[in-house]
Amino acid sequence: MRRSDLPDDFVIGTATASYQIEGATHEDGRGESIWDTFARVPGAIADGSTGDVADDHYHRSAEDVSLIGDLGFDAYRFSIAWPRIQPNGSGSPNRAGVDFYRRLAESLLQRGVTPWATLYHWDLPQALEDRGGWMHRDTAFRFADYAAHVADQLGDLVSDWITLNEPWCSSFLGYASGYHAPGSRVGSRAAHAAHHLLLGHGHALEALRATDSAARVGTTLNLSSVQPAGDSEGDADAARRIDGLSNRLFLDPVLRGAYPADVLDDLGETAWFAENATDDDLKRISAPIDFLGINYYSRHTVASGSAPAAGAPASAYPGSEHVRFVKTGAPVTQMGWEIHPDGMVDVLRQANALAPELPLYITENGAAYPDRVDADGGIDDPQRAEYLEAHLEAARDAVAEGLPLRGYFIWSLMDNWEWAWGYSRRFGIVHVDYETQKRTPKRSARWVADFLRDAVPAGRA
Ligand code: PNW
Repeated sequence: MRRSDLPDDFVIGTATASYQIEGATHEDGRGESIWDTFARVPGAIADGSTGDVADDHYHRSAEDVSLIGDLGFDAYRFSIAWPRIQPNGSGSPNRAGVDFYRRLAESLLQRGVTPWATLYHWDLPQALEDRGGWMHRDTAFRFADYAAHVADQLGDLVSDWITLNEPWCSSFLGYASGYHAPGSRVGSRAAHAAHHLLLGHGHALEALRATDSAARVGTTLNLSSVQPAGDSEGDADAARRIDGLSNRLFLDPVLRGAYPADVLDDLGETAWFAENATDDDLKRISAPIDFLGINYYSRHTVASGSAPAAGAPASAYPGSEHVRFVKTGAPVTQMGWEIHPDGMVDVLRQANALAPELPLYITENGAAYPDRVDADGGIDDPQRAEYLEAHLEAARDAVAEGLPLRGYFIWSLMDNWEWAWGYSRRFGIVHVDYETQKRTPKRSARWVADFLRDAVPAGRA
């Protein structure tokens, strides 16, 4: 596959997130976030690490921007740490935080790389969590206020905005399974957090529109392709439930202005939504966006199982605890996530069916693999290049089929702090030595650079 198999204006970028790369968590007035707190909970992070240093990107952004430019990317998707802008979650912006992101955006523009800024990639100010976090409706309004400040401070440099990254993770991993910060386990009430996140998106969208009508605003959902393991009614119901909780609970309100009734029923939260998710809320949540971002990694194959044993860990799928996630035997990445490029086309079709004209972007796709270090110090990761090529081929197929897919971002530019896995999972096309902070492009990065120049990719994995 060659780059010229994709449309000329197809955007190819790479992505990162603030807490995963920046480090410098106590510098220049940054406040505490829920991940600073959560990373210190014993047992929360696989290797016991924190993002205190991470890739030290806060001090090395110039070098990292050069890398992005040298590799030849069109765009770079980064996220803004809310507690660098508003250390306590409200009030006037912290100058040093604003300046950091201004320098970053300026240096990207100088290299001809378009900055794409995500406003919320999970680092909620701890002060807001102390008042209930996303379980509390007011957090949506705090988020809109933060968005207005950011637009005001960075709007001359950034014209592609993503409000939220993966509200499913923020709500169901954060408040149901407790696998992510803040580590709460409120069961199906985590859906209230989902509503407040989406409401925050709606109000932030309005705030961004108010300051600069020329900017493009979208939001990013993590969608999974879901298939039943067999043809029983129980398996079909399991697939309906998991598609409902992971995909439709977010797609439907944003693109159709209504929550899927079957999902609220599965959750047992229909009454709460009827009382608390007003028509006004849904009007805001479904206000027209300029594009939808989709993070795609894998497919779920599900079957109907039995009720979980007493003492089983809290589920990220409350109300559907009996659903079993089945291994198909297909190849998986180091995360255990099945490699299924066609599923990327499935989720693009699913979004497109709800909003036929809406431009779509894959805002994350990538794979974790342990690196092999060659004798000469080179980093060999043939499986990652193969994974990326297979998904770029799926992107080409999606475009050929007429889906309005306009771009694709690789997760991730460089190895980084992989949330509950700490430093023990590497998603980068650039290797990071956490002792020295040396960046070394892996073989996959060389493959990507060749691809971006439309050279016949050397050493196709
Ligand atoms: C996404 N899950 O996270 C995030 O947007 C990235 O920050 C992250 O590094 C990347 O995917 C790779 O994991 C997810 O457990 C984390 O289902 C966990 C899950 C899904 C997405």
